[in-house]
Amino acid sequence: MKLSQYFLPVLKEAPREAEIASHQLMLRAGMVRQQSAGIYSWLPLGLNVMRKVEQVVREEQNRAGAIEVLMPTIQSADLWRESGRYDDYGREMLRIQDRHERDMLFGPTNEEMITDIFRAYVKSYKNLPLNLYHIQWKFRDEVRPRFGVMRGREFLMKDAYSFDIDEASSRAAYYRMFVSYLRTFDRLGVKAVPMRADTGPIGGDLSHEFLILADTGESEVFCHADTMKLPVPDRTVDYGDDALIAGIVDDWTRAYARTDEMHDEALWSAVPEGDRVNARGIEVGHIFHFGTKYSQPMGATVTGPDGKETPVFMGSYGIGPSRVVAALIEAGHDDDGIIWPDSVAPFDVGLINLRVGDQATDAACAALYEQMANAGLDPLYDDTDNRAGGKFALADLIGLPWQLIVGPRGLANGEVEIKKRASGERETLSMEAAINRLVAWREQVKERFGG
Ligand code: P5A
Repeated sequence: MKLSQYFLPVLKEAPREAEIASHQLMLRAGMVRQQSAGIYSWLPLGLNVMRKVEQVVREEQNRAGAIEVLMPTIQSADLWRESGRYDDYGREMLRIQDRHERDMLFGPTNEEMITDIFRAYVKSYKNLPLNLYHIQWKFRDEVRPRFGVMRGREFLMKDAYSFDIDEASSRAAYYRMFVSYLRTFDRLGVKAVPMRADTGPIGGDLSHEFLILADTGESEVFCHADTMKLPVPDRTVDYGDDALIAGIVDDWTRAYARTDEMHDEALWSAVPEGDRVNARGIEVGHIFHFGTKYSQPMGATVTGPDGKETPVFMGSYGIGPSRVVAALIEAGHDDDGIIWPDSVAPFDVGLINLRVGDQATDAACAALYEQMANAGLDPLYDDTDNRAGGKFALADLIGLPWQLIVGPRGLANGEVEIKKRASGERETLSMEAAINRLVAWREQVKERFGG
């Protein structure tokens, strides 16, 4: 992509209402634009990152056996009357009437709708286990939308729903999602720690939140330092092996790790003082096991091997890709701007032309741009006539993993400069060596974080 042809409306200063780094940086880097309180347009740079986050989430859901569908944003109130949640959900639900004065709503979550789909088609245990997910916008009329897309009113959610014949297989489904969340956040280049959590309006008896530790997080967390050090299973993990998956979950849930709502002072005091991590965290994922809470009232039953009909056992599993984008910035930035994880950076490298209009520099940049594209790299070429200082500041602000800096002085010796955004390290190399370096990096990223 050439910057002169892109739409990257950066702001010189962060609007005063932005309180935390991610919100300030997303506005300054032209990633999102607020349209109403807690409602945002996603501009090209922001959308680029969110799509990459979604894709990682999608690949890991598929790998764990979940199947993608797409349900609508608008739902009928009648479905929610069946589960009893229409009245319980309260003012967070955006209620709408259509022209026939039928009660509708903008979905805050989809337990009821997926249960309706299930009961329409699935009647036998032979079609189980089943896990269906979608990635769709949700609306919650939060009392205090804040911190930009971190706590929005309209936000993107990946929500998966598992269906099983009994409690034991339903737990196995919950564990598969638990492990797939470990892998998902690992691939997104962040540490998200699973913690025992409250079930709130979704309900159920078992629930974990996945939290990225950050001072600006809205939840208080208490966990044993050991939980932070566990290895994440690699892509060869066998989701067909229930015992193996349960063993991984055991390892991750052995030590104390809870959000404030589930905090237990007595258990906490048993954790050695030096191992206690009491911090703040951003909830990026939340999984629930609630058995027959929806299937029972909504009549979603299946016939078991013994010919008996039983309500199907369910769980639901959420990740907020729009919130994840902000959380990645909270976890990765410095005074100059964003530092994206390699796996979801909007472009691989910023190609910086220090002297647009100089024939040799333009030609070298054009050649580098083409070679990078041919080698499968995704460069953003700053071909504008801005000052060098402005170009460096922009590249730092938008946080691409690499900058490839090309000017007439270096070119006179056949050299360019390469800068790693995260460490600030710079190196002067031949054009060929610079491209090789970037290609090798891309390979490593694929190997470490790829699907
Ligand atoms: C699980 C999937 C649920 O709604 N039903 C379907 C269950 N869980 S949840 O914890 O309420 O939400 C799941 C994830 O969605 C993100 N999220 C938000 N993101 C931005 N702004 C919000 N206001 C918001 N609310 C929830 C979080 O990532 C959360 O973990």
